[in-house]
Amino acid sequence: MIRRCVRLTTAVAAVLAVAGCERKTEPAATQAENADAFVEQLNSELAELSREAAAAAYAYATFINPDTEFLNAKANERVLEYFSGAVERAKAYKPEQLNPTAARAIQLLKLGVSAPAPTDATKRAELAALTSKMEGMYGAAKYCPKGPESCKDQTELTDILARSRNYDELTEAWTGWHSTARPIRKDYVRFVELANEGARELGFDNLGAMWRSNYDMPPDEFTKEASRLWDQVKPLYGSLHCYVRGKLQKTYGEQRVPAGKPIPAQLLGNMWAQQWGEIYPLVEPYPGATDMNVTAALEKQKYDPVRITQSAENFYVSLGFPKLPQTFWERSLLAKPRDRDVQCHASAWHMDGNEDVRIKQCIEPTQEHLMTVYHELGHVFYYLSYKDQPYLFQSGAHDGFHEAIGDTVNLSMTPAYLHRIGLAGAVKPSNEATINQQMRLALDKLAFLPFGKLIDEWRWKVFAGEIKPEEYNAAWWKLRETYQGVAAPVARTEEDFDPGAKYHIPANTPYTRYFLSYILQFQFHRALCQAAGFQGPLHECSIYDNKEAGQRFRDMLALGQSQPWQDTLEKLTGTREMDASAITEYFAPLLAWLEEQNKGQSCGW
Ligand code: X8Z
Ligand code: ZN
Repeated sequence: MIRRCVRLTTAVAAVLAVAGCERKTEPAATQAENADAFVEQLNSELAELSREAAAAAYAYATFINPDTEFLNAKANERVLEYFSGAVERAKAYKPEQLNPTAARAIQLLKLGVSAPAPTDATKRAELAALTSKMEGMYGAAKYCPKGPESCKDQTELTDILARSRNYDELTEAWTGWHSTARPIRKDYVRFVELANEGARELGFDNLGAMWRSNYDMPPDEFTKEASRLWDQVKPLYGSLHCYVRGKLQKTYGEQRVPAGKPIPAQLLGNMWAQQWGEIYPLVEPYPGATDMNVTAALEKQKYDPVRITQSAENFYVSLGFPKLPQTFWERSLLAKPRDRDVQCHASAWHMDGNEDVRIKQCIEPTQEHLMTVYHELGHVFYYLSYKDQPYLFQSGAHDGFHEAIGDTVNLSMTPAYLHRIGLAGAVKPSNEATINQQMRLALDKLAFLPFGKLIDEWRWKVFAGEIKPEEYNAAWWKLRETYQGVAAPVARTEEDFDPGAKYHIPANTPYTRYFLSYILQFQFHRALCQAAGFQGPLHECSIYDNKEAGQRFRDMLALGQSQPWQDTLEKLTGTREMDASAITEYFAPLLAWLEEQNKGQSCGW
């Protein structure tokens, strides 16, 4: 491996150069001092470099074309080179001789990129170009069954999945979108080779092991932890699956939705069958008992993307968060442009480690988009809360925390809250209304759990070489069937690359974070409701406008990743463990109801 010496003139940099290249046996006290200076240097260099990378990435994501693809790849390449060099220099410091803060910062440095490059410059350039290319392919993908005039992009195809109840139309939209991922397969195979090589150079078994090392516990322990959580929530999912399959049989017939078998994946209202809220009308427990059509209210009141975003901002401000900076409004992309390809998958951006925060989302006036905007602002307020931390601690306590903030707020968007902001009628409390409401939420929150788990199950095995390229698609469907109990709509082959039809695969974003978030957010919600002094069932609690809850929330966010997540979790919830007791408590009424409904049914697949 190449050893790189940094030649700089400042005092700090001199320490850095010395520590990285020459002295190996200095006394512990000097080591610690040098390490502090080294970490300080890292933090400022990383902040500077990532600013450039963020600018290139944002320009690319909001205007996909060959030039931005190239510039994004180049900026990434520089970041990857910096990381390789910095990690190499960091080897001069022995963790046991450092103070805990420096040791943690150096540990986090090693985990700082989601796909580390090999030190070989050619391979690094290849990796950077590949990741940039795959992301663009996904963002610009279109299904064109009958020439250029017939093209449909992801937004149009996912709309069909959400709204159509025509089996053949659903199947075509599903198949069409999935066909766009075929060309990504070859690049993904090479990507896995290169990123694994990078991870191995850093001392990890493979890239999956590296991802699993970012949870303040040994990677193998984390694997067990994730399985333990899945075992806790699996029965909840099983009940929902059973009930929904029964309802879909009524809509599409038992031939198409056979008893005791996985559900065809195109019938669940979502391209990936990951959240099922769109089929609520097909499965509504008590038709007419609730009038909660938020989408209709948004349309009727002519909510535009800015107003939707302001509504989310208001929620956070009601908790005591600051208003969003003016630049947020000037620089965010809130609506889909007509004249260029953009990455429509919603995301939140921390551009400069300071107050330049943005979101990018092709917002439409629907309930699902409304919830997603609140989700994205959760990321944004996390960024703003930890902006005074050093760069290496500017992250979620773990990545599941980052995903859980906005979703915790989503849980407070109760019928009473929606009524208060004028998006729903007055709530007439009844058991039927509660069950309807819980069903609507369960279609998102419980339905998501197996999907959240299986994506990285697939990737962990791919990175470990347990799933070979010639088995990519078959292994994918085996997991989807086992975990989710869904089946491919039409026969698949290894020409297909169905994992690549999901954003986070070509964009190489780890996914277990969402699985963790879907459990954690209920723990956060319960703790914040307690802080707010709320008494009553969890699903009726909203922390909107509650300053005590807001204070507790903000205190947690301000810590970023500066300490092990267990400490941070304990501070908010009193426990050091993620666990499913809160989600089970939250859905208690629905779970009891489902048990009744499913009596006599042969559940499972
Ligand atoms: O990717 C997202 C967010 C951006 S962090 C919109 N989510 C996952 C997905 O869409 O697959 C939120 C739920 C899960
Ligand atoms: Zn997110």
